[in-house]
Amino acid sequence: MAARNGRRRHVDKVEKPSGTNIAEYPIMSDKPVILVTRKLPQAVEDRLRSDYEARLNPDDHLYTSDELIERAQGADALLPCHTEHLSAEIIGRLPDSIKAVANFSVGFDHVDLEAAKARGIIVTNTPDVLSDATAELTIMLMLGAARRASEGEHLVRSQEWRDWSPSFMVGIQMTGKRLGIIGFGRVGQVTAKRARGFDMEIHYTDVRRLPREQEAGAIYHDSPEDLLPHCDFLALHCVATPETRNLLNAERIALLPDDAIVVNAARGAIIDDEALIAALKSGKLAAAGIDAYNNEPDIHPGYRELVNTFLMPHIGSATRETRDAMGFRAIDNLDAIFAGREPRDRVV
Ligand code: 8YV
Repeated sequence: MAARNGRRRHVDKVEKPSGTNIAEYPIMSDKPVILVTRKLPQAVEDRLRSDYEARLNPDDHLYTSDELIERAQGADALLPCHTEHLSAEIIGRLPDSIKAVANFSVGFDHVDLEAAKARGIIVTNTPDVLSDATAELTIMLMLGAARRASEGEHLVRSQEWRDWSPSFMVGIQMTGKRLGIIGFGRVGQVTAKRARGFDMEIHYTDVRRLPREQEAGAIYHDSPEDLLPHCDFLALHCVATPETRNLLNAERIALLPDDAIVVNAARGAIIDDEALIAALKSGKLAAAGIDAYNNEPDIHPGYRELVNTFLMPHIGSATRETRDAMGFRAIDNLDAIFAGREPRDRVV
């Protein structure tokens, strides 16, 4: 069997044709070929290069669908980010050699799981390791929105700051307020823990109530409708699924107390943009802090036009420590898969 494109090719099962002397039968590379779609931290790429035949993306450009399919030829697995939309159509075009998609992300809404499952492709994610970084960013969104950080920063940088008065740039205090969390998983629980440092009273809703020790005093509500009236601040931490699409819509926003603050470091799909922008414009909501949007990076222009939005460019997990940990976690999953073990973070 010749190596494709002159590359040594990993084969996980060498079938010996009858009559062939095993000594003459070519065993190709013992290193699986991994297509890495974006530039990853140096330490992660070093480990990939040493343990795999890594096809890297040194200039970090976004692959077109055709380029992705072309570069995947002969590869054994993909290591993509959420920027690669692995739709059913793309998954259908992947070569048969692809056994796994080891995501560099905890979210997997960019992958059509049914299509992957149908082709027998294993999909993994990187939970746990980004909870601290994302919770930190959530607290920053809350503070930034409540204390009018965008407006203040703009005033100073643009040299438009001329004066000071007791009524200048007055915002909302976070200390002692009620924080409602939709989605009390790993990130939601760390956000709650950090918010307790601000003496906040934690309320949450999730598909089911957590054991008391995990609640750590948080008050459970069995639906968003029941939770929302108790939220001075609302943080979205649920997974983006067809069920949570537009979860925060006009009807639910109306259930929030007037002057509430909404933050989202999860996924844009959870919010109905038109409804949130209307509530920020009308003064129903005091402010919003957002890190994840529909149709990134081409977000709804309404957010940019408002002064009461504090906007970040999807950087929830963007710390040195976390990005290394995400990469290592994705490689741990690949290591398990190619050693014939069950990967720790299998999604399908
Ligand atoms: C990542 C994220 O930076 O992990 C996730 O789901 O949203 C981000 O924190 C991104 O997805 C990397 O692919």
